[in-house]
Amino acid sequence: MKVAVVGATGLVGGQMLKVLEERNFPVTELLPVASEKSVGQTIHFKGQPFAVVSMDDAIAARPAVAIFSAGGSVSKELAPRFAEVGTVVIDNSSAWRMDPTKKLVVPEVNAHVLTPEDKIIANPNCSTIQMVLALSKLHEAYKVERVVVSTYQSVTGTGKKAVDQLMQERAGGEVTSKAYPHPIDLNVLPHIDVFEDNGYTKEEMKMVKETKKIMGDDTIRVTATTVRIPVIGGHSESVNVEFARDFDLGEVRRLLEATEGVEVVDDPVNNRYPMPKDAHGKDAVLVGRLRRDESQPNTLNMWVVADNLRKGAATNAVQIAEYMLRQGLIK
Ligand code: 11C
Repeated sequence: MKVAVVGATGLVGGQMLKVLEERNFPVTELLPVASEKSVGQTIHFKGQPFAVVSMDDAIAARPAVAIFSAGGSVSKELAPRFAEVGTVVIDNSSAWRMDPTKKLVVPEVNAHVLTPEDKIIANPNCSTIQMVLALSKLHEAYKVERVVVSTYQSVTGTGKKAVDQLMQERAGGEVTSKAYPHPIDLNVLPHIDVFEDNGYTKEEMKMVKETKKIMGDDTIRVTATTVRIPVIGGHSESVNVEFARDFDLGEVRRLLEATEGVEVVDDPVNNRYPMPKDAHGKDAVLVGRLRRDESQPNTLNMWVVADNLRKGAATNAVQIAEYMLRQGLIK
């Protein structure tokens, strides 16, 4: 199968290639695509060198699938051009997520919504993916009414420039890479993406809107505070969930253990709880610190951690492609 990875030279693009390789996705011809300035650079896949090609050359090659991680404006312009030549596009940007004609998919939660008509499929935001995966079976059992989420997000979510900023600040020398308006080392920024008119950031509103769409339930109320912290391994989330029905904590644990893609790490007596250090490089969404919110009925607190570049981006996108392949939706 001819596979294009658009944005192949970025942090997420690199993970896409790694995940395609690890999961042995049936790539017969790889087309690494990037902006004009990277064309001709070499990237490696399965030990072989591949030259980065231009968008136009990739479209002319009519790949069966194109996995995009090149930003919203590139996706808006180029995803339809790939779709026109018959390519199935799985897009990791926010360009198509809330378009009512496009599906927003976390395979373990809502792969069933995909049909042969879907040619551009949206991959959700990383912080939303890990949260909805933890919520999905609990929603079936007890019906989620309201979620209050606060995030602690890795600098890898911003990209290479932010990782460089953190490393330069830690090294103590000159800081030439500035991804944030403030220092990030030894600091915490309650600011991810741009501020909107309602005082929330775009990242916060993504969590509100995407959760409803993926879970197929507009009645779920979500409020979010998203925060950047000087960490690299993954995003952490404090999730407070109010259900319509009461729950048993043991059953909550069993439902989470039975959720594909979730690993319960919850043994506080032995200091075992999810941490980005442990999530780093893994696909599992780690869930722990399970406890009742004693301030009101039917409410649970949990701590959810995942590698934002893996399940939060590359792995989820490749899983969508795998599902579509199994269902005959990619030819
Ligand atoms: C962050 N969640 O951590 C963002 C990165 O809409 O796909 C991913 C942005 C997106 O900064």
